[in-house]
Amino acid sequence: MSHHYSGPNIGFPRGDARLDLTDLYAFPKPGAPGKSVLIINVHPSVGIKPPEPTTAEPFASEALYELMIDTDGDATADIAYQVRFSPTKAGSQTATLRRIEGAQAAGTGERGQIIAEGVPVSTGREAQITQVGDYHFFVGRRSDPFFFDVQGTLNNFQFTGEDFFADKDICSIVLEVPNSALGPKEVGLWARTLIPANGAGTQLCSGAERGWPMGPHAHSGKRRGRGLGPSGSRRAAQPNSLPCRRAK
Ligand SMILES: [Ca+2]
Repeated sequence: MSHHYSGPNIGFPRGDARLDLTDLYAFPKPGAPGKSVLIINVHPSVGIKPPEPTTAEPFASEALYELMIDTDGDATADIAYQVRFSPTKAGSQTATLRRIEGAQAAGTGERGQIIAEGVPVSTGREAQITQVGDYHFFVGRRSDPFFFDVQGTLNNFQFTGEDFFADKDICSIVLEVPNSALGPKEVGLWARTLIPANGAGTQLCSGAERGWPMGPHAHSGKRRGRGLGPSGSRRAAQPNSLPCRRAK
């Protein structure tokens, strides 16, 4: 799944690049078939309209960044991993990772069990990776692996051959999990960013609409789109979501 600049007019949700969900990756950990790697990318380092660098702060402290997991095929999350970031202090942020199970997974708001907290956000070349039990967790800036001829697309598809993202960065939330944490069957995945809506409720700012089976069966090469969406949780969030758009 990929969709950079998912706000109106090829901009960012609410004009805030930190809320812009750009990519969702899920794959078996190379050399370790019992583990999976799940990656949410947000916040392109450069905008298009206007073509200038985005904010220096990697993640929005008022937002919740969530990876939603459907384990039984009904398009409603049964497991969620949630990341909340601290405000920037002395030039750096930290993250708290939570896991939510059962009916609460499809809800909104800060919830679930803390897996790791005080995790440093990496902003340099070195990736600071935190291990807690069977989990490995990374948050911070990385080179954007997405590639696309943006300028050619904007110029009536007169492609230039230039990869706009070749020298751009992205902010990544990377979670390595044991497959046992995802259940025994195929799962559907999507991601979303949420912020408080005018002091009440929660607003969906960016979300991946499609999910695909992965986890214990990902090595089979299957990658069918299942049209999974945030389901009930998305419906609950949508009434106040006019300034935002879902990613394709
Ligand atoms: Ca479900």
